[in-house]
Amino acid sequence: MTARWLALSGGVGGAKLVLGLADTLPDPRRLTVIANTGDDFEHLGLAICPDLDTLMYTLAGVASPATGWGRADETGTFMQALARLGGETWFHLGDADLATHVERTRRLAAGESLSVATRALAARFGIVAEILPMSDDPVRTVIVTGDRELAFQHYFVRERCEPPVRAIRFEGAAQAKPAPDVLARLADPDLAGIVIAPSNPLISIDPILAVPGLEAAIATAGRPVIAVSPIIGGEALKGPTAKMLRELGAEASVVGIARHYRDLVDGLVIDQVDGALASAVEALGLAVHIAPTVMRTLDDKRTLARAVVGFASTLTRRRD
Ligand code: FO1
Repeated sequence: MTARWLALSGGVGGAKLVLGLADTLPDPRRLTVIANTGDDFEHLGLAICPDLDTLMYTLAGVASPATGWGRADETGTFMQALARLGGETWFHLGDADLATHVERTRRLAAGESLSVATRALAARFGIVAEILPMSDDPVRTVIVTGDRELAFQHYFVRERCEPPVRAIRFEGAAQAKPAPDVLARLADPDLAGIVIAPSNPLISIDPILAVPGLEAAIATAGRPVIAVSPIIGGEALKGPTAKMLRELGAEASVVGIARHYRDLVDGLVIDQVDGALASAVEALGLAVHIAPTVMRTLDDKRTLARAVVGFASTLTRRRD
């Protein structure tokens, strides 16, 4: 049997590495992606799952190259018509993207679980890798700012990540169960390694780890766990990762990322520009691999995916 690989991912940054993995692993059907659903929300009566959709569109080759989320060659008739009616337009839903939300909402209302609905949508896009939501139960990321608690998309899109973050909560996580198949994939004897994609650890990976049983299953899988740093030279390529780390009192550097993951991962992939920090990461007990981590082209994604898989293959799980 070909080796199985498992990745934990949020949206845009993580999806790029997932595409690289799907494109380079010998059998992409043996790649499972566990996706963050903490960003999900109900909006305009629709079930919106941004990270699931970003992964799906990226793997299908239909993601917008300009934003990384939403679809390429999108039109905005729905949004324009909604604006004319005085509707809520702060969260942009393109016309083709809208169809995904409508169809998902219909399936959920008909009683399908999120994982079944996701499987059906991904199959329609011709995706062979397996995309699993972390849970079929609702988990909602809440950002605690100075004087308010903001639902994730209100903080992220409506308020453009401007309010300083005091704390982050994952509402519903304590009652959530891992989606069916998540624990089975982690216990697969053919599992070769677990990759934590270069997503925001605070809002994309931590919600996944907050689902009871999931982190323990990763820790006891007995396979190397590799993270790729989303921080390059003290900044994130996209999004508020560095700002949020600083606001929560952590260091916005590969060392801060290593501290965040040190109890879970065996190795960290860092960018060449952070090479001088390798020994500080190693001092925390992690193996380090230095590689180009900026993924602009498909070739960049493939090269990084090969580096991650190669690095994992040199490691044995050291935390058993
Ligand atoms: N991000 C934005 O910054 N503005 C938007 O209007 C927006 C709409 C949107 C619609 C569908 C979708 O799947 C994603 C969308 N995103 C938008 C991205 C979304 O906020 C993601 O949760 C973040 O990128 C974090 O992963």
